[in-house]
Amino acid sequence: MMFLVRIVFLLHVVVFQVSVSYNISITGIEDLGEGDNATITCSLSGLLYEPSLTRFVLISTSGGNEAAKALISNTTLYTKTTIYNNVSKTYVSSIVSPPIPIVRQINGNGLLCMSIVNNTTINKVVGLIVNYAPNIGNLNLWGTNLALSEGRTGTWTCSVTHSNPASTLIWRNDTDTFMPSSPAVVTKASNSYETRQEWSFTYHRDLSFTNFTCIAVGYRNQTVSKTMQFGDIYYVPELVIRGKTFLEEGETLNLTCQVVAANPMANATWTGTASGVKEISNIQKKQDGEELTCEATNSAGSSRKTARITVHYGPYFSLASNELGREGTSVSIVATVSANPAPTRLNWKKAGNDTVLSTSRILLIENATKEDAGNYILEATRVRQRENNITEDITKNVSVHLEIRYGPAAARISPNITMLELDIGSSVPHIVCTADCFPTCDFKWTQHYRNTQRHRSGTANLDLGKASTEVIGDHTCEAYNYIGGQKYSATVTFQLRVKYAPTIQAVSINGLSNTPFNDSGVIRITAVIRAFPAPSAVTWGIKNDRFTNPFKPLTNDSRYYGNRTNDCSYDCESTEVLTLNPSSCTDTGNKYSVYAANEKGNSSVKTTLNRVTITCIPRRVYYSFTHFKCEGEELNMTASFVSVPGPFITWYQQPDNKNHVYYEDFRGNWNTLYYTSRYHVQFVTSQTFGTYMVVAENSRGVSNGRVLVQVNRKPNCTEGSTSTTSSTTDRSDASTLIYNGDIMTRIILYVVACTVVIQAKY
Ligand SMILES: *[C@@H]1O[C@H](CO)[C@@H](O)[C@H](O)[C@H]1NC(C)=O
Ligand SMILES: *[C@@H]1O[C@H](CO)[C@@H](O)[C@H](O)[C@H]1NC(C)=O
Ligand SMILES: *[C@@H]1O[C@H](CO)[C@@H](O)[C@H](O)[C@H]1NC(C)=O
Ligand SMILES: *[C@@H]1O[C@H](CO)[C@@H](O)[C@H](O)[C@H]1NC(C)=O
Ligand SMILES: *[C@@H]1O[C@H](CO)[C@@H](O)[C@H](O)[C@H]1NC(C)=O
Ligand SMILES: *[C@@H]1O[C@H](CO)[C@@H](O)[C@H](O)[C@H]1NC(C)=O
Ligand SMILES: *[C@@H]1O[C@H](CO)[C@@H](O)[C@H](O)[C@H]1NC(C)=O
Ligand SMILES: *[C@@H]1O[C@H](CO)[C@@H](O)[C@H](O)[C@H]1NC(C)=O
Ligand SMILES: *[C@@H]1O[C@H](CO)[C@@H](O)[C@H](O)[C@H]1NC(C)=O
Ligand SMILES: CC(=O)N[C@H]1CO[C@H](CO)[C@@H](O)[C@@H]1O
Ligand SMILES: CC(=O)N[C@H]1CO[C@H](CO)[C@@H](O)[C@@H]1O
Ligand SMILES: CC(=O)N[C@H]1CO[C@H](CO)[C@@H](O)[C@@H]1O
Repeated sequence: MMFLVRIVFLLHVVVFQVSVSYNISITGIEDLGEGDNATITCSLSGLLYEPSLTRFVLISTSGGNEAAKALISNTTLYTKTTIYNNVSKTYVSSIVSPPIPIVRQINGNGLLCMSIVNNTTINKVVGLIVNYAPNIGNLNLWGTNLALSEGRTGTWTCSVTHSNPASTLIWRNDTDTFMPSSPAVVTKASNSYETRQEWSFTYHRDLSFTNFTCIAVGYRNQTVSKTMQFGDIYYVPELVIRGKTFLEEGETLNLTCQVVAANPMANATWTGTASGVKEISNIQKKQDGEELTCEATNSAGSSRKTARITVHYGPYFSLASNELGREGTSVSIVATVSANPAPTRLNWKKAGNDTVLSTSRILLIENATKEDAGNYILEATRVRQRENNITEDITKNVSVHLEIRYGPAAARISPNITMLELDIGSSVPHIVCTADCFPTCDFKWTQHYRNTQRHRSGTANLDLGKASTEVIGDHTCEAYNYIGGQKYSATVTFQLRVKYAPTIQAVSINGLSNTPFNDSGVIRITAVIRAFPAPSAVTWGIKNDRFTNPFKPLTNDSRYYGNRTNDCSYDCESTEVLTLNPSSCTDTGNKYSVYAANEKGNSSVKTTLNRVTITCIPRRVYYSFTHFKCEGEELNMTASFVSVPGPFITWYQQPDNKNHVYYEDFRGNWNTLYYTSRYHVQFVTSQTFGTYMVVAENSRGVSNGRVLVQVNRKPNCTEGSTSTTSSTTDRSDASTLIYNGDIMTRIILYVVACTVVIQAKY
């Protein structure tokens, strides 16, 4: 363009020198297209002189077209016209070029029309614009590989250059035209345009071997096009699974997997097999939800397809065939029901009863009773879908046996007795204990007798054999079982009484110790007697070494009193207390014996182990004694005392009470009651006569009564005269026993005093 500017500037300078009113115009250059024949006219007006020469010159900086240049500048070929205007006094002149074949090379050239007027050059330059469509060589179509795997992306580019004006691009597949999403981009290069457009696409099997054409539409709808053909486009296998995936348990699964499309071709195989056919006969419920995978591989890759199997089954039940419950508690039977599809209905019933007890999988029996034991049936229903879209119900059931455990509510015995009275030696009937319990009870028989208890049987049977005192008492049967570690029990008791003759359990002297009893106190002897029925009579006696009778009945001794209490809980235990009041030292040495009687007979006699010892101040047995003697005779004087313990006996001859004439020491002797001190005088002299006082003393004290022994001279003493002796009994020692028995007790009195007298006579 710079050269044009320079020219115009130059010419304007000239114009100012030539004229102020001339005009140059060039026509016939509008809308020039390659291949046209252009007739160009240059018209000049307002000229004061006739132009001497007018011509065209084609100016090109590069390229250009020589033929066109020569032709347009060949003035001989011009048609020239000059007209003079008389009114304006000016010339109008024009030149017309011959038809110039327009070629693209002159596009952008400058066209100069120059004229020489009055020896001055005037001119005008215009730029030439030549339109032309691109040539086939100006169109390029290229891009990524013709054959690639499906899914890859590619880009093809179509570019057309040397086009004026810019070409538009049209894309076309085998059938249709389309516009890529990215726009065409136009750029100008010197005097022409380039149009470029990219088509981005994803390889797809449908593109295989298809032709794609890029068409450049240029000036005057002239087109050029380029075509590329896609190659074979690879793609992974396309799989189709056929067959039923919804099955009833037990049916045969038959699935086929096929490659319906693949490039290159491939075969389908199920995982775990070498073929595309999967058959599973007798399908199981555990296979519900299982997924089977089919796979096929080619050079484009692998594809897999999964079939999920649905197995309809059941209902199936999972629960124990036996359930345990405990009476009074809540018992729940929990069933697990498995079915596919899930059960639509659950019903718990008791066998033989149509009442629905529960519609859940849990059967709850609150506060179970033993009547709740039995068989329970759970029914479950599910829907089965048939091929013809008909549904049907499938119902199955299961039975569970419920056991209710319970402890014994009561125990019973057979024969049904509460009390049994038997004679000793007779047979005790066989007794059986029963109780209603589950699990079955164990039994235990225990005998209670007073404070003792004794295990009698570890079974329900009680066999006591012959009635004896051993079997007397309350016999308790305990029926028991264990439920959940806890013991449940019930008892029943009967009393067994046996009639038997009394037995003396014990007889003993109360309060016996190392210290002897004092006389005048109360002594009690207790006998424990067992018998049934209670003893009708209890007989006491004394056993004393001094007596020949080993059982001296206590008759007519009012000092003895018997009292009996009976405790007839099972048999009778009688406590018989014999009271001796007051006691006397003459009772010393006594052991007490007792026996009892009832309708069954007598007991044997039982005697206290120990004897009683009763101390007393010595007592004289008689208070005076008179001897008649002659001098020279032999004299035997005696003084007797009752004393426990043994006394110290001192003789005094009156009136001397200080100096004894004789003594005897029996102290330390506890075994004797009666002590006789014998004062022997070999020859009686006159000094012998007089009164002797005998005093006895023991640890209890000194005797109150003294024995006075009188020795008198016989009135007519002669040789060989016999002595005479007399005594006076002390009344106080002759004990009087008072009969003191009651209806129950018979005390056999025994007069000790009699014996005293007899002894004294020895
Ligand atoms: C232009 O002229 C040539 C030669 O005379 C002729 O062959 C051609 O057809 C012409 N072109 C047009 C468009 O008239
Ligand atoms: C051609 O392109 C059109 C529009 O995108 C499409 O519908 C048609 O299927 C294509 N034809 C071929 C043979 O690719
Ligand atoms: C595509 O082009 C090729 C050659 O470029 C030609 O042989 C083939 O017939 C064309 N296909 C179609 C469908 O036009
Ligand atoms: C070019 O094609 C377009 C669209 O097909 C049309 O409108 C136009 O008239 C055509 N021009 C010429 C010069 O044929
Ligand atoms: C499995 O199905 C295929 C195709 O449907 C059939 O040919 C074949 O016999 C079937 N197999 C069985 C065991 O039913
Ligand atoms: C597919 O299986 C058939 C039969 O076994 C065999 O002939 C064929 O070659 C296989 N094709 C491929 C691509 O493996
Ligand atoms: C069935 O069971 C129900 C509920 O436990 C009870 O009320 C009814 O008496 C029973 N019927 C028979 C026939 O046992
Ligand atoms: C359980 O049942 C027993 C017997 O039917 C009844 O005596 C008792 O009250 C009941 N207990 C409860 C908590 O319902
Ligand atoms: C089966 O029933 C369902 C629901 O009623 C319906 O949608 C479906 O079309 C039916 N199929 C056939 C094969 O009748
Ligand atoms: C210089 C030049 O080429 N002149 C030519 C102009 O046109 C005539 C007629 O065609 C030719 O004869 C000339 O040679
Ligand atoms: C009208 C006009 O410009 N005429 C000129 C033509 O040329 C001569 C000499 O060259 C001038 O003198 C005129 O004035
Ligand atoms: C008007 C015009 O052309 N004038 C003259 C220009 O110069 C030549 C010679 O140099 C003359 O012959 C013309 O008359």
